[in-house]
Amino acid sequence: MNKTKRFAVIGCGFWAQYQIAAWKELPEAELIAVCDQDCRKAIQTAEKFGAKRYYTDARQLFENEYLDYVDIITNVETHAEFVKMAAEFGVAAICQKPLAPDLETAKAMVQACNKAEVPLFVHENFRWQAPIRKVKEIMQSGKVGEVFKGKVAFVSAFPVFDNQPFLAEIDKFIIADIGSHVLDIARYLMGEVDNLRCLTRRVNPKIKGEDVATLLMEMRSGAHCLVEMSYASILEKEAFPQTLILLEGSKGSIRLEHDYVIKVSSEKEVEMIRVAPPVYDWVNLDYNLVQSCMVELNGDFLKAFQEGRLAEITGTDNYRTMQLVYAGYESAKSGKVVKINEPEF
Ligand code: 89V
Repeated sequence: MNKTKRFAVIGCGFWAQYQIAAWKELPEAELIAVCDQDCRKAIQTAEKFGAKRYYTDARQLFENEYLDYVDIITNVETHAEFVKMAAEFGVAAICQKPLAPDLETAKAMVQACNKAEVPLFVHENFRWQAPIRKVKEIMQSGKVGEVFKGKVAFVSAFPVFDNQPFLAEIDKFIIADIGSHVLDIARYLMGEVDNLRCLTRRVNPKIKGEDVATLLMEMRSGAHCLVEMSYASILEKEAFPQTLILLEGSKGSIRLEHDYVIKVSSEKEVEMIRVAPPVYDWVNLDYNLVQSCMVELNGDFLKAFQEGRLAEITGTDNYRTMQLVYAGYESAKSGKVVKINEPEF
């Protein structure tokens, strides 16, 4: 069986440059074409990564190329259009996070792919970070017992708008952009959510959306989980782009600290390990943690295509993270606790 899988990329912006570089680490993924409505960006990206052809129109891409899958790396407003187009052409789709600008759209995307029987996966990279995988492994070993409380925090003052200026223009900023990552980490570690309450603030007057959000979630297990996110927090040590974690269990605790240090505490001892991410030569060093893990994530997608199985992060799974993102906005607006229902497709 031919293990090589042919793919194209739609969207040639800032993030695509790293996401494609991560694909290039996997020799069995063959980049056939790139597409961007900006012709200059499409040509430059095709040349940089050795794509055979470039397009400025996604429909033409699907009409002309034989593809196993497409990686959609565009702004959230365009995700539904391109995912549905992939489904129409019978091509598996990987969609950038956040999956959709609202829950209804996210559901329609999942349904379109289900109906066309094409896989829909979501490029949710944070849970693939080496230290976070390790935290889960330790938790699953039973070392700290049953986790009754957790804290997941992405708290920073990094000037994220310099490289991604569109983030300053969106009405829904930090819960959609960072919440889609850290709420996913909370689910990954602690399971599904029963209900949540959320508070938001806009501290930076130069941006449109909220840059601070705090969520208190009651997990279905009964555990409590506090999720904090901020791009307005000037602290003694900048953590970007690290997510710091504390899991408290019946026999001990696991803390993921700055610089990838993990402390596992019990009544008897404190063990300390450091799980640093690999560094590839194509990364932007400010973002290494969240870019290097894209190789692992893409590797899972590629294996899924090769083995005809589902990848870890399907559209259906990520819909549950989207439920938390939009429940966060709903709670912040209403001031009420929002119940998270079991999704129906
Ligand atoms: O992955 C992301 O969502 C990026 C960054 C890590 C900078 O927030 O926008």
